[in-house]
Amino acid sequence: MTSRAAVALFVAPLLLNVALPGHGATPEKAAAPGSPPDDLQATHAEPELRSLELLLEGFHIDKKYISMEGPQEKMPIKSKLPPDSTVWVRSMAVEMVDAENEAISPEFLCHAWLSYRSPESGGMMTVSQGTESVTLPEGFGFPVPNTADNRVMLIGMIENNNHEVIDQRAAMKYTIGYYSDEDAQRLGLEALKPLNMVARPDAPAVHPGEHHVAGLKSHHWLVPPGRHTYRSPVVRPMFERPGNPLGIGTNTRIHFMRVHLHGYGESVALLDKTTGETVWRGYAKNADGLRQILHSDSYSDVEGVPLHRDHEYELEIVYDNPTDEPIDAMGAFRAFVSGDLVERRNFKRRR
Ligand SMILES: [Cu+2]
Repeated sequence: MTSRAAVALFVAPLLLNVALPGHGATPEKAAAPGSPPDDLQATHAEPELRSLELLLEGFHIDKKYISMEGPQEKMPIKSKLPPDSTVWVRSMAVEMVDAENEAISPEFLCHAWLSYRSPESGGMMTVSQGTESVTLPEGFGFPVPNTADNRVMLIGMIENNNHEVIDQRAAMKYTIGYYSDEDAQRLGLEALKPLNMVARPDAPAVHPGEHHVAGLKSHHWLVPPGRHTYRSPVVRPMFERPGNPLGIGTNTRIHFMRVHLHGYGESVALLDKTTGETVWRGYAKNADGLRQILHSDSYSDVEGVPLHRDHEYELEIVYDNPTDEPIDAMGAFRAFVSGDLVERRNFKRRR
């Protein structure tokens, strides 16, 4: 793999050249002499990224919750997006706020999803603590079908690892950057598909039987005090094969992936066992004195990095637990790939 491909991007805060739907009323301007008439200018104007701000409300934090055990809220957003068409999501950012819309600590963010689901297919864009905003590489989009048989939802969950005594109302302020289907076609955006690469190393599970994933008892495990390195195959094999009809059908390329770790997580790496190479390793920066991920890396590249159907891959996860108790852990990449994913039949039943 070239070093050019292995670029860790600190995803910049959204800088949107925003055209808010419904706020388009501008005073009429007389065309300057020699300039084309307004309707011609409109035809040739570069499509603008649309920005949608949504508040997922109703969280009440009243005690400690580890990851995946905090309060969850959902909101259907079909009516907030252009009807009966595909929207091409380029970016998503989530800010934790209080009931008065004032920013509160991002330590309370477990995860926030924008997801769609139909009996035939589904997919999601996600952020979580440490990566509160995601932007796909230039020229790519995540198509979300906002059609009758698809449920388009926001789903968010809280965590609180640090405060025994607390009484905090909270909401998640989403900012979603997207193009309409028509604008995406004009720009020639290429579709990316989500691929979740989740580890489940051979280690004691958190609450066996809960957090059920693909036949495994739990994809959350316990890390004892000290520094530990774990290796694991990807929980759902990435490529289509007998017994794994949801896998990738062909060779493909990863254009975006972000690290997902719980507090005190250090790094996640994707290893190509066939070549012995590390495809990419991303790191997390932890807070001092709190269990909180302040930042975790994202890979974002127009060229991307190849995934070979005939190679074997695994994940390597490092945790450094400074406490004297076991802690809950998870290790994953939330990735977006180009190329052919097999149609996700039976998606609903498998969730
Ligand atoms: Cu997690």
